[in-house]
Amino acid sequence: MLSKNRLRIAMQKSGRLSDGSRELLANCGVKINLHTQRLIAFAENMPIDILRVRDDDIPGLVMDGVVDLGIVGENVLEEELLSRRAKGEHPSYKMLRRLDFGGCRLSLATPVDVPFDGIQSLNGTRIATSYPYLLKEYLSKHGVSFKPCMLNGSVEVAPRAGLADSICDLVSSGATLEANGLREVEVIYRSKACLVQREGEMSEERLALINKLLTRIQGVIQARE
Ligand code: PRT
Ligand code: ZN
Repeated sequence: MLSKNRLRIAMQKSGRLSDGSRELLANCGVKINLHTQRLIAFAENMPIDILRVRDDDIPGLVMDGVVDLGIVGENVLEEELLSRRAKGEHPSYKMLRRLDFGGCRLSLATPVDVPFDGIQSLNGTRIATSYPYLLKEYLSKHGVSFKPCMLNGSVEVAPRAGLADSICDLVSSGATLEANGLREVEVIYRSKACLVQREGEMSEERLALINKLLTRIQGVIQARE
């Protein structure tokens, strides 16, 4: 059970951000045993509890005030923000720091064998994505409307499977696009992992601990630059 008196930090349990998140905390001197499959891990030397969850759950946990801090990709955070706003909610959080891992871009990609003549040519077409709100925000700014094909995985196979005309997905090396006969035509969002804090009241002790962590993170990142 999580203790009310300890700082709660949510991080990805297993995935592209989990090593970076774990290393960052370890380099800040937070001693945690993450070798178990447990949802919750306790720091041995500081009043900190670590909640290990799917990355998609982290923005909501912060916005709902369930955890004090979260380490998550800006892409997932921004998508959740836009999604909640679309439902008429007023989500909020504090961006504490951009981190130095988890870099990627959310890009539009089209089949290499189909001529591409600017994003206007996507008007009225179907686009497969896991990020419908970020995509809609970007395309509507450019006066382009589209039909969504919402997929939480295997987005890159959608055009070949006849499900969509193009895709909007995360890219890092570009190898996945290439392997699927797609080419990146427009970057719509650049993302890195970031550290966010919940809004609302917090005890002096907790705030002091957050400040201590932030100072250490600053030092760790500077030393790696
Ligand atoms: O299980 P859980 O829900 O926690 O994990 P997940 O599978 O949803 O996410 P995960 O671990 O794949 O990614 C977590 C976060 O890492 C993302 O939200 C991004 O902030 C960041 N990130 C950085 C990436 C990538 N790089 C990345 N390349 N997330 C996903 N990819 C995928 C992309 O979707 C595509 O399938 O990698 C493929 C493309 O990679 P390249 O190198 O071939 O271009
Ligand atoms: Zn996820």
